[in-house]
Amino acid sequence: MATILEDISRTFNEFLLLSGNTTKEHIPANVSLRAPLQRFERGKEDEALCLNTPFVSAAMQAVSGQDLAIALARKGGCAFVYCSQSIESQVEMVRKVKVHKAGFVTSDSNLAPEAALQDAIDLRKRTGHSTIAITDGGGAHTKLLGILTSKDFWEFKDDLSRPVSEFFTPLERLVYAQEGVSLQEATELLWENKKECLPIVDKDGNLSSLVFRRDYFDHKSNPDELTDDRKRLLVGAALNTFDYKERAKALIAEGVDCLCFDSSDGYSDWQKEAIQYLRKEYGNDIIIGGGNVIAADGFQFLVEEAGVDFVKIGIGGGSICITREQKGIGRGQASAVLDVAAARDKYYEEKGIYIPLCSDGGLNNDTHIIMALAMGADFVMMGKYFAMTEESPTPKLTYKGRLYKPYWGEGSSRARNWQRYKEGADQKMVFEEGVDAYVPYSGPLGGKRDTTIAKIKATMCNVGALNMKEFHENAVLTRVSEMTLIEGGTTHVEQLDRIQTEGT
Ligand code: MZP
Repeated sequence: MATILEDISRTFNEFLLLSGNTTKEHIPANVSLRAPLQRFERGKEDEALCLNTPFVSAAMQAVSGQDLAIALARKGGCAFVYCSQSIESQVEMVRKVKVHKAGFVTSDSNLAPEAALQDAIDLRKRTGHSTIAITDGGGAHTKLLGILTSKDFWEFKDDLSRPVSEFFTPLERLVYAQEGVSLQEATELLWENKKECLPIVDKDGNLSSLVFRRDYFDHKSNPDELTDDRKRLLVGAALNTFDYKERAKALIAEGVDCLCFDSSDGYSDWQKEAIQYLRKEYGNDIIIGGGNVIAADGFQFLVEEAGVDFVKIGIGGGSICITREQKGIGRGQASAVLDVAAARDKYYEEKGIYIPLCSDGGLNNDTHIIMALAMGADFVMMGKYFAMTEESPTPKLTYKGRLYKPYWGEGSSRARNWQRYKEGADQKMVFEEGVDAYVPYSGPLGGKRDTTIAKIKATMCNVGALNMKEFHENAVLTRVSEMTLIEGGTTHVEQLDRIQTEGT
């Protein structure tokens, strides 16, 4: 006979947090939201790669393109660039994030002096960068001859067939620095000379990198920015269990910081085999996430048999997901997180190895995020939250005077994410597990994220926690009755906006 679990499947709405002792130290400025993205041994917390903001974006076509990845890393989180696209285009998105900015950037816009102005315009369109290094043969690390910017020519007046050598600023008239200069010294040079860009050359005069003024300002206004040891933004990428060998190889070569299998069901031999292969091939240095699972047995499988760094939790809770309706598989997200977190804590106690957990999907408001973290998740993965922002890859649309953005599931026929399904690329999907929808536009990511972070920190202060570990340990939750929910909303008052709407 089938096993029936004792407790019913519960959602975040069914819980509230009790307040704990808030001391004078418990102020938002003292709260750290750093969260590990990598497994670590007891006492070696500092060796694990951490997020500064406990948010990662869903590996979805309508969510995690390069713009969102850049915006999120600047705010301390990390995007997982979707794998429902060719290896080449996924790698290109990762590349754009890695070369985007921060400190010493390898120039991705280079031309030989004999190239035409039209080539410079085409290159600018392709890369989005208006500073072009003029080098021997147009290489990124060959002899630097000068710099061409948009200020050096008039696109609609100059003869675009003329060579760039007639327009660029030659090296003799440029301010530049030698390799070995520190970022601080480079910034000082930019400031003293009122320049936008400082080329760095090696001892033979070959271009090494570029330092930009705007990167300095960006960095100052984003104190949580998440960068690697070369000051490049952090970015993750999703893998499937079909072409993971070639995909992972290409992504790792491009400098991706972490990988994660994108599957609605990670408790599978396909995922185990793929993770074991990657571990054998690349060792423990690469970060690999697995999932999704919804119970302790799935966690143990991915950790002990497959060897993941972090485990993603959630089936069927995503805002665009119809898996539970279509297949009857899933579990309330609160029950899933609580069950897996208990298994994680036991594993840590017994083996001394901490496995970070990610609560994925169904976080429909800031309170849900808070609950997921309180219940034991180290960070959360969100789709809708980010799909609504300016930086998601979809266009804004107006309907009845309001702005919307398209948002569709990876299991919808629109995503044509055939890798998730065993039917193969040539066959049509037999049924869908995701819908094609619209979400209200919520503006740029920065402000929205800041509000959510302010709420999380305020709650942690109420609970008496200054970091994620204390939040997990100190959180006391209670289940709520329907009447408690009603009591928690506004009661017996008329809200001003309702009176105003009814009055018109
Ligand atoms: P949400 O943040 O929009 O509620 O959910 C995003 C999550 O839903 C993703 O991270 C992924 O786990 C899941 N997802 C994506 N596509 C589908 C689908 O088509 C899906 N069913 O369930």
